[in-house]
Amino acid sequence: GQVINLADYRPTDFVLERVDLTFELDPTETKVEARLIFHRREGADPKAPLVLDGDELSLSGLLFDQMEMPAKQYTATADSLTVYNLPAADPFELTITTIINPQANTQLMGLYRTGGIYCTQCEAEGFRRITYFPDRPDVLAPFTVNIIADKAANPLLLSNGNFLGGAGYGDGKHFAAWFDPHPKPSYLFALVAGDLGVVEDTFTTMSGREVALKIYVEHGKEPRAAYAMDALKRSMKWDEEVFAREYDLDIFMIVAVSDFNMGAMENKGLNIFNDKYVLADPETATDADYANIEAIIAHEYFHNWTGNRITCRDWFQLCLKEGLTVYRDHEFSSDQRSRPVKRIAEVRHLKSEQFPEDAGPLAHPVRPTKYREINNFYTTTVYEKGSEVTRMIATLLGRETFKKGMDIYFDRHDGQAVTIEDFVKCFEDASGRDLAQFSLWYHQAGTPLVTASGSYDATARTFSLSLEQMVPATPGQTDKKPMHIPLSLALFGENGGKIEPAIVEGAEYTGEVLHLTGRTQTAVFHGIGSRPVVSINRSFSAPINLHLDQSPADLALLARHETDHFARWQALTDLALPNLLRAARDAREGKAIDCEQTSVDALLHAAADEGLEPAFRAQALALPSESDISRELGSNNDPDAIHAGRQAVMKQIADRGVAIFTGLFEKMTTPGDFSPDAKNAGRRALRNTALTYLSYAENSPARAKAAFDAANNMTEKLHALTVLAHRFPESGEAITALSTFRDHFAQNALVIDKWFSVQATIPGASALDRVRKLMKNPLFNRTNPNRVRALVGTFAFTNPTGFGRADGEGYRFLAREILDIDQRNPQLAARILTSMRSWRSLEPVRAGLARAALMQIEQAPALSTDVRDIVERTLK
Ligand code: B3K
Ligand code: ZN
Repeated sequence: GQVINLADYRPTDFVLERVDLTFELDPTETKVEARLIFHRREGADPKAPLVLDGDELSLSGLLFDQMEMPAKQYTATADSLTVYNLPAADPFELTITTIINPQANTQLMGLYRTGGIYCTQCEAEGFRRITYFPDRPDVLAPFTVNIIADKAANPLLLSNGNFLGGAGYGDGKHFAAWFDPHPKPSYLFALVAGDLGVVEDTFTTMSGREVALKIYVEHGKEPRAAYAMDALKRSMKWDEEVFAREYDLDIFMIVAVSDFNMGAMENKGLNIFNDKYVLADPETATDADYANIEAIIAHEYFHNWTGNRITCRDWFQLCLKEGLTVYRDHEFSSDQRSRPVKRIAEVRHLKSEQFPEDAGPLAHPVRPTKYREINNFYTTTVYEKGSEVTRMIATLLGRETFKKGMDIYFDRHDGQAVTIEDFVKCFEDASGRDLAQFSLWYHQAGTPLVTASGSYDATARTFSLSLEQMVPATPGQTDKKPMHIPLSLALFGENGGKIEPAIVEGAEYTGEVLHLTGRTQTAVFHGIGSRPVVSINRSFSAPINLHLDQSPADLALLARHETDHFARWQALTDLALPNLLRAARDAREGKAIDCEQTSVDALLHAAADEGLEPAFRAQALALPSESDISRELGSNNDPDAIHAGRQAVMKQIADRGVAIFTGLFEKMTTPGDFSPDAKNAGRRALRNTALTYLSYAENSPARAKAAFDAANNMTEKLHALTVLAHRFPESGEAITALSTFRDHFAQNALVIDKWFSVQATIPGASALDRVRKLMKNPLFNRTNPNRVRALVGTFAFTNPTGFGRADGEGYRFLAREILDIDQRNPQLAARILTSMRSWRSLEPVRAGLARAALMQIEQAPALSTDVRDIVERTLK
């Protein structure tokens, strides 16, 4: 794999007019005939050959305008087909035949088999594993697809677009034809064939068209698709109401499969999903599962406009569709649920996943300028930071102008493959603002650090806020320019009321948003009658690290009085964090650990405040995780000390709040029929949190055991199981609960994944032996990505003391597993390997052991491009 540079982009020499595909499906020998109509682009070199992409292909036949192509007029290799002497202007037709083996396709890219079903995954470059093709997103054409297959085994034959017709053949085969009138790039192609059950519904669009909705799942699982269907209809309605986007085909289909490399795929009219993000019922799915299903169903549906109708010119523009679509799904979930609680969850996720990426060796801009393996750029930077950049445009411009910009975008670029510059231009046109400096968010990697300090002058009645920004160096980018940072900001008085400044000098301040544009800048707020408490980056208006020294008393005031509930949560976190950092340091030095009381009181006050939604209280009580703490500490980290310190803080909060937690545990029940709605989910979250604290206060498995036995929904059952396994791993209660759980759910793969994950995250050095033993369990399945992620991925990503044990065995274990997984599924291997991205922030002994394990991978023969790219960048 060589490096691809954005600067080398140029359009193709040939324009693809139409695609006509015929598949004769067979598990090991599928025949693919592709009829492609091209003409040379005006102005292109009249002698240039046509070069098509391939990947592990072999050519079985090539016709030019239906006539056999002379052998000297083309060269075919496994990864390309080059055709010479083509017409200078006239359209021509190539008919390409390839034979592929779906059964042997363990990479799960291109056409493969899962659970007896044929299915495809083509993004980013999987279509070239099906046939030779100009496999790049700026080549768009209407597709006709004919599928021929054995009827008994494959009663269902699906592809993109609208159903044209079908018929049976005498020999037990049948065929179906589909036509997608919307020109699309090959990465949005999909085919599914097999025998599946279906859930059907309809949706009437805003212009009165009826759309058939179908969700296909394994037979018998239909009832578990009801929530996904409901989420789909709500998504369709929301996109009409909020973005005026209507669906554009007669049918919208979702197919759930059990072997899938990621969450889901937005193929035009035929989304294919990891069944984890479709299937749910109260007995088997947690509230988090329901929320994920809702978000991902929405995300893939929203891609129909942001991704499919308007697509990317090249893969460097990935955030054009992904960042924007994540922003849209976040907004959707915020409207369906509680906006501040959703925002807290988004920020927690951003900080725990994207911030470490941006601070480590894999840091890259939201819009990168080079890559070696595009699959490694489906990152939280492109997705989540990309979404934050879109959110900042909305914050800077205001809701109405943002909407105007989106309308311009949909209007101007429908049917096109465009760039980030095209996108930003729409907002410049809508607002009349110059967004050049703002665009640095797309180009400069690294999380900006903003340092702020305030001073109050009682005589002048002014409050001065000095701000300084610094963007850290990242791989390939040492000198950074100052960014345009929108800081939502408000001042509060001693009584908790908001103070409105008369005038603000030194910075633009409109609609409570302060525009930080200089490297240093001082904003002076006039007409301030008493010392204010400042709240900066409310709602997390910018994805930055903020340093602002605030007294515990000021933070406690914000925790009680901020009108922005995200900022309240932030204040509570800022109160708790120093305790955790100090506890980690003290634990390392063997000192006694003692919490500062204002923070504990503020937390317990919030816990007991019935004016706050339960979901918010649960978020406030969920202390920063061990990896959050190591990120804040920055370097020389000892996972064991961080763990011990955090445990001690938990214990002190639990002891002090035992009465409150007992009350919450008893009160936050959800009687009656199970409902996954946000309100009930919030009650369960708070009850679960109370149970966690009580396990520290009571130091006994009894309550968790009773909760496990009594639970009638997966959210409470799984949490009780987690408390038993993590807090009392050697107890009879934990051992019995784990085996009861396994026996009860042995037939349900998605629940068994949870069973593996709970055990993979039991803290401490013995976790590795447990994981090794679990890999020999008959329920473990190396070929199923969900199962591998549930055990190996979860262990490496979320068990800092187990994976990071002091002797380095965890790292060596991972190295061997990565090499094994890489043989079958490079994408999966590369993804799990990113769990090593923060190795440099470990204390020197562990860092050395981690580095040695990485070098063991790097030196292995026959690495995939995917793993080679990650391991080399991680070590660099
Ligand atoms: N677009 C797909 C992701 C494809 C990943 C390819 N390696 C799902 C999504 O973001 O909606
Ligand atoms: Zn997406």
